[in-house]
Amino acid sequence: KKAAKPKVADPVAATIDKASQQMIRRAQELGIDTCFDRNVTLKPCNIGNQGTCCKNCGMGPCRLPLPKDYDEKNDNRKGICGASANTIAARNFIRMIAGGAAAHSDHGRGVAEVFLSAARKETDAYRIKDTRKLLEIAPHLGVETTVEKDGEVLDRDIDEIALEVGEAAIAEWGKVGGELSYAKRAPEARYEIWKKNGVLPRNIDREIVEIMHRTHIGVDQDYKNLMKQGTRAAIADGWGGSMLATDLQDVLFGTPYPLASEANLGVLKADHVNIVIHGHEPILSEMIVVVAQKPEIVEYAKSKGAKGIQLSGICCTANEILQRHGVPLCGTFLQQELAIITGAVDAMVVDIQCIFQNVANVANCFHTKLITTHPIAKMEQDNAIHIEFDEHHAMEDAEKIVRMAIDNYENRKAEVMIPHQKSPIVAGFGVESIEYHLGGTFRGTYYTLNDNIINGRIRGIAGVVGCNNARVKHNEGHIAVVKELIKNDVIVLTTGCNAIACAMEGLLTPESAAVYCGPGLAEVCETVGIPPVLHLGSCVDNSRILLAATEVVKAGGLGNDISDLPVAGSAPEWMSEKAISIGHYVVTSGIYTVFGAVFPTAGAPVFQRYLFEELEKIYGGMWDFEADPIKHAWKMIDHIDKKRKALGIDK
Ligand code: SF4
Ligand code: MSK
Repeated sequence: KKAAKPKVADPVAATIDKASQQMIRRAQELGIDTCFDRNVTLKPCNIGNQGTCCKNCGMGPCRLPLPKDYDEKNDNRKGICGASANTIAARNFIRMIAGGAAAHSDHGRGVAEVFLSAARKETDAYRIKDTRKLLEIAPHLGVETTVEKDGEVLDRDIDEIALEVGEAAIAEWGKVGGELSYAKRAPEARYEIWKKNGVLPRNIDREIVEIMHRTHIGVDQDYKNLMKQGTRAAIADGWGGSMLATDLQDVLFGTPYPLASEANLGVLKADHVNIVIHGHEPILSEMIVVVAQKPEIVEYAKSKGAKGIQLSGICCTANEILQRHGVPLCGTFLQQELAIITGAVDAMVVDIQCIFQNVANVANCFHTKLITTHPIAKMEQDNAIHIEFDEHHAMEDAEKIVRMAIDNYENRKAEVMIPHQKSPIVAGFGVESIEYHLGGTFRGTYYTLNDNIINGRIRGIAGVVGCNNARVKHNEGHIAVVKELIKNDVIVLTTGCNAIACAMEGLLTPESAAVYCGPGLAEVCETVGIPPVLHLGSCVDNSRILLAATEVVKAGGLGNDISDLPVAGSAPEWMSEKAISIGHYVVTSGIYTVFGAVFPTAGAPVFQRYLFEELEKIYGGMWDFEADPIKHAWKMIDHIDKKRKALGIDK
């Protein structure tokens, strides 16, 4: 009997990226499986995919697939307890929001704790770096920045302000009474919509906990009421946990401004110690960046035969250290195993979120040290080394990790094979730099964003964000959607793995405007020297997109609320619960949002219609799904045109 040939992925069908194709082939030659191969052998459950499998109690799982002869009026599908397909799909959907909001917000809480520690001067490693940002956010948290003395208005002491900001920020997670402080940062009309509909978050943790309660067997069994809670938790994420994470990181580590770097596996260097940082929290990676630049550490690396230390990143920790230090991007979510397959990674340092457990198995086939650093994210494999990071001895922990990587450089055994592909990029945009580069204000001069939208050079704004998903061809959707948008004069704001995909494709350079943009957008980008796709950071930095939209509203000329703007959102290759939470806070902030890949409510058409159509009547924004990237982009452009028409600025 012949042994069955193991099923493996076709590299060309799996990804559009040549560097990744080369590494998938290399892994297959070495007999190491990657997510691309597992995608071939492991088929998804069709019922789970439709969102209509419930396992919220021990009588289930109750599986309610959409029948082929589905008839909406006679849909009698129900679980043992009687839960309808709509209830099950809505419960599953808001549990995804809870997971995503918890992930972003717990990240934010971790940053807030380090912030408070820095404000109390309990640590030497972290300091308040960006006092301008501190003074900007303080009033939103109810902290005064000036004091009146003898009829004179005086500036308050920065240390005092920092301490109060830290304490007020921490309180946002669990305060009793009141509402989420940052909700009032939204345009007034938006805040009033949330208030009228009773979805203003009370505090961050409570909204997440309440989702778990309401979705327990026998509690909330009305999909509209379930979604109301999903909305509260999602707003608590976008305008709370995520926004606080972004702001406090900016105060601690500096607000990003545009800088140059590179992206893709080709940033690894054969003759350097390669340290790849992967995950989401920049708390430790900021320290690793400092340590890796210390002359004595670089000398230590040289003493081991390396020419230096090459840091690079995967996923959103990568975006964090890129936007503040120019550390190059090694790859997207789906390239984490491929980086190790190069044989050149001396250490992969991981913190939280989006880390494949299989990186430990791949590392085991090479000399790579796989180092976990966060108490809530360990791995069962023996080769995973846990060095728990603590802000009170941050520098020592970071130095221990970097030295471990350097010591490991000599242990490279397998042949090193680094793909040559890498692209130049300009990253590190934010509300401040968009304003600065486009005329120093949002409205009133030839260059500004609002004026260019009103005069039609820029048709609209798209936020294109989110993950990769092994079920669809890596980066194909991301790149096709973004290219179609900029070709039609829609400027793109990007974060997360979409930002990395665009970086790899060369879309984050000012020069790319002449090649890929419609004439209006090209003229703007060439005049002010910005890329047509602006990298705004990591997943939590989607809050920067919310604030950019708010500034556009406040500047005037484009309506009174975010829902009036010619703006649309997209996640062409989403996969994480965080993406669902992001999608929902974007929708309920008033933005039409299209997801690609799959949509997790297809088995409950009534509930899905509520998300896709009826939410627009409440929030001015709604969900949509389109797998085909060109149709996906055109749904967004059509929506942008609809908003232009309503504003009377269509030509
Ligand atoms: Fe089935 Fe109801 Fe239990 Fe869900 S909660 S598993 S639908 S019995
Ligand atoms: S890393 S959440 S795969 S964007 Fe933020 Fe990428 Fe999605 Fe993770």
